[in-house]
This record gives sequence, C-alpha cells and structure tokens, in this order.
Amino acid sequence: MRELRFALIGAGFWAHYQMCGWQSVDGARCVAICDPAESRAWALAEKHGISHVYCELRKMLDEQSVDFIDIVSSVESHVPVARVALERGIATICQKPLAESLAAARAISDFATQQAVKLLVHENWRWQTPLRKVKQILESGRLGQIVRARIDYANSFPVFENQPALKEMTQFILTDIGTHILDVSRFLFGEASELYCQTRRMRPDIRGEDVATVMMRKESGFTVTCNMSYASKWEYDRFPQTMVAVEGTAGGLTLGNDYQIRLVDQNGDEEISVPIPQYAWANPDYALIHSSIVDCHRNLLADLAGENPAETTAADNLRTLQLVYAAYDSASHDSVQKLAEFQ
Ligand code: 89V
Repeated sequence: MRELRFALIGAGFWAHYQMCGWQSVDGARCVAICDPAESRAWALAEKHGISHVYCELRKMLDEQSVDFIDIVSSVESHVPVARVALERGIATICQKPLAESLAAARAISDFATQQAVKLLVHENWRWQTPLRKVKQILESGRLGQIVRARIDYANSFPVFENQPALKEMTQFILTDIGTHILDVSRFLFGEASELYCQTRRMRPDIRGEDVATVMMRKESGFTVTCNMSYASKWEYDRFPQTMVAVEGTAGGLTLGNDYQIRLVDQNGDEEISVPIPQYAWANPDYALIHSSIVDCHRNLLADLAGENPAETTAADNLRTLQLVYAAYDSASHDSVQKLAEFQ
C-alpha cells in the first residue's frame, strides 16, 4: 500500500494521542500540523518530529501536498475546516461530533458527496475490543432473539480536568459521549424507530447536561436503553468502560468491569476475558480508548487507500447524529420522537 500523506488539524489534548495512533499503523505519514496557537502546534510537532507547522489552513494546503487531513480541533471548527479541504478535493477525516447541529452535519456530508470527495468520521468507540467481541457473540445467534438490552456509561471521572472546553458546552454529554454510545447502540443492535430521552445537570459548574437516559425501540422490535452519566459513583464507576447487558430468548450476556463478558445459555455459564491492545504511549486513564483509536485509524485508512469501505463514513454517522439530536428534542419537549422522519 502506498504511504498516504496527511496533515493534522488541531494540537490540543487529543492530538498527541491521535498522532501516536497514526504512528502505530502502517501506511500514513503526517507532513504538517495546523493550529492557530503556533506554540502548541510546534510543541506537538517537535514531540513527533514533524517539520512543518502552520497557523493558517489555506496556506498549509497551498504549500503541502496531502492525500487527506485529519481534523482533531474543537467542534465549531469541524465544518469550516472540512469545507476548505473538500473544496480542494482533499479527503477528510473528522472527529466526532461532525458538526454542531444535525443540519450542519447533513450539509457538509452532502457537500462531500457533491464534490465526490471522501468525508469520514473518526468514531473510535465501536472499535474497543470488548465491544467487537459482544458484536461477534450477537451475530453468532447464541442468544436467540433479543428481548432487550442496556448500555451503561456512567462514572465519576473528572473529565473536565483534561478537557476543560467540555465545561463550556451547552449540549454536553449527548454530543460528547452520546455520539459514541448511540453509535455503539447502532453497531450492536441496528437502527431505532422511536426514541425517548431525559437529561439532567448534576454539576453546578458546567453549562450542559452531564446525565442522559435514552430509551429506543429498535427496528427489530426490542428496547435498548442507554444510561450516560459523569456524576455516578457506583459499582460500575470505571471510566472509560462501557457496560452492556443483553437478554435473549436463548441466553444472555453482560459486559462488565474489566472487560469481562459473562455469557449464560443452555451450555451453562462462560466467562470471556477480552484483551485490550496495549500501547506504551497510551495514557493509562484512557488506554482502552487509545487502543480503539488505532483500529479506527486502520479502518479509515483502508477506505482512503481504496481497499475496504470505512464503517463510519459521514453518511453513516448522520444516523448517529440523528439519534443525538432526537434525544435533545425528546428531552426538551418530554416527548417520544419517531425516527422514520429523520431518515
Ligand atoms: O472520546 C471522547 O469523546 C472524549 C473522552 C471524554 C472519552 O475523552 O471526549
């Protein structure tokens, strides 16, 4: 595979790990970093041996020839940056959430289609090895018909210490973690036809909601509930783990603490311990997520190299964002949202 050249847009907290992730896969080489804060861009460049730093995106794209850009900057910059790259025919990878609203996400996805240029979303959560294993078990049919399922991401991790910008978001947990968790609900259980959501703000010093409960009727008829919280001290307070429980007519499973899957079916009980790929560069608090970055990179890169279609194209990710924004609508009107009209 030819090595693809890319530029990283953004040099904040996440950018360092995103770059380490790229260095852990074959086939991509960063040639430049762009961030309006020149000193932090240089700090990142020096750490990773990158010799070109820019504060201005257009200047960078005039001077550097790249096969794609990887946007790791703050949410409000995603659409404007992607538009500049797509106008020039440059494939674009963007962090979640793709845009600040569903309409803006749809518009940039349509624009990429019009330009016939790839726009992919770096939705890494579904690449966590325990979640891939759960998917494999569901697909094996061992559980029979699904009766109902639950996904929990509820902990008391001080997430704002590393990512203070999250405190300022007027829409917080559903856009930041809900994008991941609702994407996982689609990955594991398919699309939803109806959704109901309630939200709460527990911390007084943040602007958005830090608790959300989303209940969905899946197209195949069963109910999936997603519980999200950054205010919960309980048995499953294990950032950044996602817990899953599935009840089936022939068996059930739980993905619990420390990546243990417990499977109960006609053959008895089985404990499956799912290994997490370890990377020396990973931040210990985020090791699970950082390992998922690498597999997500591989999947997106294979698409850009013309090998396999990516799982999380912009068009696919619109369906996740439909759930996120339907959840806000549901919470603000205290009403069930029919999702057919969004699709
Ligand atoms: O991946 C993310 O969405 C981050 C996290 C809170 C996990 O660091 O914002």
